[in-house]
Amino acid sequence: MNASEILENYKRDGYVLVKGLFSPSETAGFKNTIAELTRMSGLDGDALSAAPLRSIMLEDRIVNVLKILLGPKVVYFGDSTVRYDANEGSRGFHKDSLGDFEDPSSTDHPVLRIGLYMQDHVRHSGGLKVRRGSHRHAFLGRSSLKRLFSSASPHGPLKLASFRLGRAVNLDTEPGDLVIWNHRLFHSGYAVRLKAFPGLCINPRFEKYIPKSWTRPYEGPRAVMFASFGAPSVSLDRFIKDRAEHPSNVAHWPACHFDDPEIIQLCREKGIDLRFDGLEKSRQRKAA
Ligand SMILES: O=C(O)CCC(=O)C(=O)O
Repeated sequence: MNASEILENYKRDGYVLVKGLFSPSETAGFKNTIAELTRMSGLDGDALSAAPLRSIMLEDRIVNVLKILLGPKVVYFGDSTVRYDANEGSRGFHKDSLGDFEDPSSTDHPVLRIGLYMQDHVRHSGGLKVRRGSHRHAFLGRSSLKRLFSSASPHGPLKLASFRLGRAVNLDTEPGDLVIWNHRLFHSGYAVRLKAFPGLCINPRFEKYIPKSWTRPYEGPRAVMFASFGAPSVSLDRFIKDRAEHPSNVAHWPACHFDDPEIIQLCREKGIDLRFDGLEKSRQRKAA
């Protein structure tokens, strides 16, 4: 895919799957790094703060894709992690755009997440499932439906066009591929592939009830790196504020140190802007 195809796919579908960004041997190296880190100590803070993960996260090919999707000003703010496990995780369609109440059918949201899945999910379970185009759709819930009929909500009205689901698909990721999705896209991890119908996409709510003997296994431990980035915007400010203040992140921020001079310098060279709101809030909390 060239740059304009990457951007076009992302804008239309709310995600883009960039095939073969890394070679099989590079991916095997990344996987070893994540396995070793998990075996030694695990990851407490963000991935950029962990020296062995830094070169993967800021690899030029990843940064180039981020610039295609977000423009020249790419902001990182401490939201990244890795997973390495053979176990099932939690499933369910969700959006990552916490605190965002704008109408998705008529506004843009320049905040995204990357997922570097390091094993085969074409013939194996454990990959990502998305609702195509759902970055333009609102949650179907009581409070959002009320906004269809009344402009009295503090978040304003929602258009009828916002209430659609989007076709659910299991993404065909293979080692070396990069998935990027808009924070507003409905998605769910640990997708199940059926032995008999590997192309069938099942609602994540029902996946846990499928007998194991019907499903395809994972291709060994599931190694994935996730990281969020954004372009300067009100949407990004809102998300960063949410992450900086959220009680679930109280243990996360003290374990991050992506304000180290060496990391700041590296990000400057790569053209990545850093926001330290989470670190600062956490230090203020500690000092108080
Ligand atoms: O585990 C996965 O594949 C999905 C992770 C996810 O939903 C997220 O990082 O927002």
